Amino acid sequence: MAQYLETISKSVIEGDMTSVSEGVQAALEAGIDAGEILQAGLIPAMGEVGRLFEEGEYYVPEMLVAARAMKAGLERIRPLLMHSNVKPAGKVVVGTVKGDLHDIGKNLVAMMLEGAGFEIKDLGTDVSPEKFVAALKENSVDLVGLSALLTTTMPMIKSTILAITESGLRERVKIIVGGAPLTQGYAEEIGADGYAPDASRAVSLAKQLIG
Ligand code: B1M
Repeated sequence: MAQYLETISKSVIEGDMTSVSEGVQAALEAGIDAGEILQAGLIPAMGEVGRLFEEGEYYVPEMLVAARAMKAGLERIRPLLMHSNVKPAGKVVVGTVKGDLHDIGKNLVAMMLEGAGFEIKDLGTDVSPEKFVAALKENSVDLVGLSALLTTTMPMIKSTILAITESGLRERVKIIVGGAPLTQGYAEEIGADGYAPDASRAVSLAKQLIG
């Protein structure tokens, strides 16, 4: 079993989309659970890509192709993370904050929330506070999920919460935040309703807040 996961990780690190897709398919056919493929194959590979970038072995283009390969793998397991015929548990708006283009973690959070029965409106990446506020005005939203992967875009989480507060909508929605540089302490400091370190904990937090 381990060799399937190793092949998947290696293919993500090498940015080989086809091989990731085929590797995930082979692992599923061998009976490996989609959650395990995610946790033990796909996610650690992106950690390794980050390490290679930090050490100057990888540059932005290599990170990009690895991200594309990771997405191909996620698409394969996506149907398995979904439940059908589930009554919507609530409406969630998600997005990566302004200035930040990282979307794999945010996509994963959106996917898992959708799988848990939440209706998702994904605003994408580089989402300005104004765009979040506009989305809240247009939809009857229960929860907002803000993601940031850079220390430089982390303050934009605070600015977005501030904009939601100033728009008068803060009392109507719960706000959860996440992404590698964030912490529980920071979430509390900026007035978020909760922080989740990963996608599955984002789901339990969402259920707890609006269940
Ligand atoms: Co960038 N990047 N990147 N990058 N990148 C990081 C984040 C970095 C840590 C790499 C490193 O130096 N080791 C570093 C940030 C350093 C810092 O700020 N402290 C970095 C940098 C510096 C940059 C650039 C500035 C590089 C440059 O141009 N010189 C640049 C910035 C561009 C921008 O955004 N304006 C940049 C660009 C890119 C790419 C575009 C090439 C690409 C992103 C492609 C894409 O997303 N479509 C990329 C990638 C791939 C990475 C790494 C390698 C992988 C990120 C990832 O997808 N991880 C990353 C290194 C790393 O993470 N180790 C790195 C896998 C994903 C499943 O995890 O996103 O953490 P993650 O999400 C997790 C949790 O954080 C959490 O749950 C998720 C699932 O469990 N979570 C939430 C996330 N959002 C949440 C929201 C929630 C709850 C939980 O509630 C709403």
